[in-house]
Amino acid sequence: MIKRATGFNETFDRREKGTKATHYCPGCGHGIINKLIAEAMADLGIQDRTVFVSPVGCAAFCYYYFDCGNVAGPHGRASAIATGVSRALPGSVVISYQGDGDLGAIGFNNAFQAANRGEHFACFFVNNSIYAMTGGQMAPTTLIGQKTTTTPFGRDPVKEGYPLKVCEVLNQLQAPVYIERVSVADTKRIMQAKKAVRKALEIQRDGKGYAFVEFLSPCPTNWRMDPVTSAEFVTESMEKVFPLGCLRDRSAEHAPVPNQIPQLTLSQLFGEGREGKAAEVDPAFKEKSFKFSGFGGQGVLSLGLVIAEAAGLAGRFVSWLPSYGPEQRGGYASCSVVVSGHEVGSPTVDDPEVLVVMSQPAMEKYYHTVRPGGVMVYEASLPCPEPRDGVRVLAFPASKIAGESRTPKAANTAFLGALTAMGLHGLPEEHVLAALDASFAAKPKLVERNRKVYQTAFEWSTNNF
Ligand SMILES: Cc1ncc(C[n+]2csc(CCOP(=O)(O)OP(=O)(O)O)c2C)c(N)n1
Ligand code: SF4
Ligand SMILES: [Mg+2]
Repeated sequence: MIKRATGFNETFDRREKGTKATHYCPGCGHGIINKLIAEAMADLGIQDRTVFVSPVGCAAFCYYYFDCGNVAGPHGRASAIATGVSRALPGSVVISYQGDGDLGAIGFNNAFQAANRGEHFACFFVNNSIYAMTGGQMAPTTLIGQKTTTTPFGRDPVKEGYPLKVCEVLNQLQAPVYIERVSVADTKRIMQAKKAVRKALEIQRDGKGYAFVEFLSPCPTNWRMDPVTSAEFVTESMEKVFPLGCLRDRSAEHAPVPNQIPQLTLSQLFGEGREGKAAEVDPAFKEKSFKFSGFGGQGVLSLGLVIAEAAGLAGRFVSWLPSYGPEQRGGYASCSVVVSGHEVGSPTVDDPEVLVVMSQPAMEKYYHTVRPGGVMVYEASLPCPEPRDGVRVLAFPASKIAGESRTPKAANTAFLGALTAMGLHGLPEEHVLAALDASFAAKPKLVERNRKVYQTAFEWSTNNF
């Protein structure tokens, strides 16, 4: 009886409760390759430390099948994710599984650079010479003359270039430890593929570095062939362009080198010994959400950052999420800030409690998003908007105050003074001022001038709001 590989889940309940069937078509190479990996993972005793990165493509649902850790990546990004996982989890065995569209086209640079860095993961590259999942478009590996939905008269090198030989390209690099091309078209070739999978995973188990295996793999459905003819196509046509064999095996020369990327704590990354305390859970603190918006160059991102820094100094949990156009000056700019008494679930703010508006386009874009009970504080030189039920709308002369203080660029600081005066951020003023001063650490001359703008704005707001 053929035994199920224990590297697979007993039943594929994420697909359909109780099913043992994969979604692959009859004669598809993915199913065979999945099985080889599942068997090797179990046999090598690495299953409990293996993380499998699934691609976008027909193998996207690998996370239904393998009984190990799994991350599903966006199209082409599996090698980048595998880099992150293997660096963050030294000692883990990381597998990046990618198709020829995924790795050879949209994600080629990710894969190439990871190979060049010699990242610690096994990359399994499934070359079926086509974009299968999306219905059979040309892939970088499509053969000359091969018909696909986007090359209905056959691939023409004049228009579409030549088939990309990924193994040969990677073999120009210094770092990879192992590179082999195999096929899953018949039993003899599958046995060789099995050895290659094991070798690549042993290299991971032993911490020796980057391993790459390319599989020539049939796709009967998109090739419009029966499984037997598909297997023949692999052997008779694909192998001529993509010769099988081991291009490189330096595993014997390599001593195990555990991933030596330093593991830094957040405080090591962002600055040890910074003032302030670690965030503490405080159920009594009501979470506050802000949106600061205007043109690039008005300092809306800096304004949000000062609030975020002040929140950090006050021991609150905080997130700051900027969004801006490509222009250095004049494009749109906004940032979202969440200040909380517990870990922030999402840094995006779709319905701010407090909206600060410094430009007309920002007013048009965000005014209607302010949640009922919220506040919009806007630059008073902008046209007055229609009132909205349940939303306080405050015109604030930020530019005028900053201009009269001879620091016209500090309108953002004026808003900071207004928000503090109105108690809209709920943060102690000492932390707000410390964060404001710190934001000018590189330009100490501006500290006093911004303090003056802040103070004037604070007083104006206390008297007028
Ligand atoms: C960013 C992005 N662009 C395009 C797509 C559409 N898309 C899904 S799968 C795929 C091609 C997959 O081909 P391949 O990597 O060869 O995998 P196969 O299905 O052949 O195994 C494309 C273009 C997508 N999901 N995401
Ligand atoms: S479409 Fe092709 S690659 Fe996708 S599951 Fe079917 S045979 Fe396999
Ligand atoms: Mg493909």
